[in-house]
Amino acid sequence: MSKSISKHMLGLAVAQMGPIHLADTRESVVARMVALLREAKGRGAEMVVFPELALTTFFPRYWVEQLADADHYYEKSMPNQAVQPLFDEARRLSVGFYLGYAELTPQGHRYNASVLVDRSGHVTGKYRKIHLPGHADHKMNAPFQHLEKYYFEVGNLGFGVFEAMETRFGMCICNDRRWPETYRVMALQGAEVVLLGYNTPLVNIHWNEPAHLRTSTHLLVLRANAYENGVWVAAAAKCGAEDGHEMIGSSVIVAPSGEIVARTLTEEDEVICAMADLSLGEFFREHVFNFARHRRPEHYGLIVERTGAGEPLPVRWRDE
Ligand code: ING
Repeated sequence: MSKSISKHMLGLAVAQMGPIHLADTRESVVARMVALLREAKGRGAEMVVFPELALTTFFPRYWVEQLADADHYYEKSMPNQAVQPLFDEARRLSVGFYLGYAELTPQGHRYNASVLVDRSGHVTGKYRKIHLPGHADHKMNAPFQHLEKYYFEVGNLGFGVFEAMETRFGMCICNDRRWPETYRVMALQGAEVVLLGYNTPLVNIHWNEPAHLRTSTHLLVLRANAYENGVWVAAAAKCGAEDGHEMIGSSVIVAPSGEIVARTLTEEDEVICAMADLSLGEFFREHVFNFARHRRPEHYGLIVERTGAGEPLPVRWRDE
């Protein structure tokens, strides 16, 4: 038998949010988030995950001629007056949370960001989205835009892992979840739980993708990467139709076995919660995915040497 692994239970919740319309105020959104936080606490949560860009509508679907015309979608500081009620309630309930938001720094840099807040209401980690999907140009004939490459710079903080509640948390955002490098870099830092928010449009503007694939590929990448890295994954959607623009739900909590232990049923504000046994991840990281024993980085060079695909490497199989 393997060495005895002590149980370490973590109350993990996802606070899925329904649509945020252009007309919705931050105050009304924060009030919804406070209600979700309270429900999560009542269900045993210690850490609650909110979505990507949780304070505003998914504004990268709209073009503006001047970036400054979008400044009102960004937070100039975190926390700030509008979100302070959420931080205050979290501290009162002694619950930590992940919050996705648009960041405008004092130096004028724009990031699709998230913060990790501990149970005393202090920001204890920060992430800036690295895999920015979509485009930077105004696609005049498209039914809507996906302008993350226009509104945000590539994150400059790497894929960090942060300690809170005797747990190692990694953070990422939406499209990051589709790239295996995201989880592997965090798992190589000992991450036990990966927290992420997402806003995933139902319609693909590039090809006539069957609608069901949006959800199946979303679940596929979360399950595969949870298993391949021996981590819990908690993913929070902002979903439903924002001013008519449909986004998928299916917020989930995924175990290190790759199994979905909780999943939302609606495309509205909804809490799911699981008592995550963090020792489960240790079994996978100790055996099948024992990185130190099984990985062979000397054969993985192309993963960091090449950005796009190139020519096959010569294989000297005739030499022996
Ligand atoms: N949204 C989408 C996501 O990665 C997307 C964009 C959807 C890219 C489907 C590729 C396929 O879920 C964000 N915000 O990244």
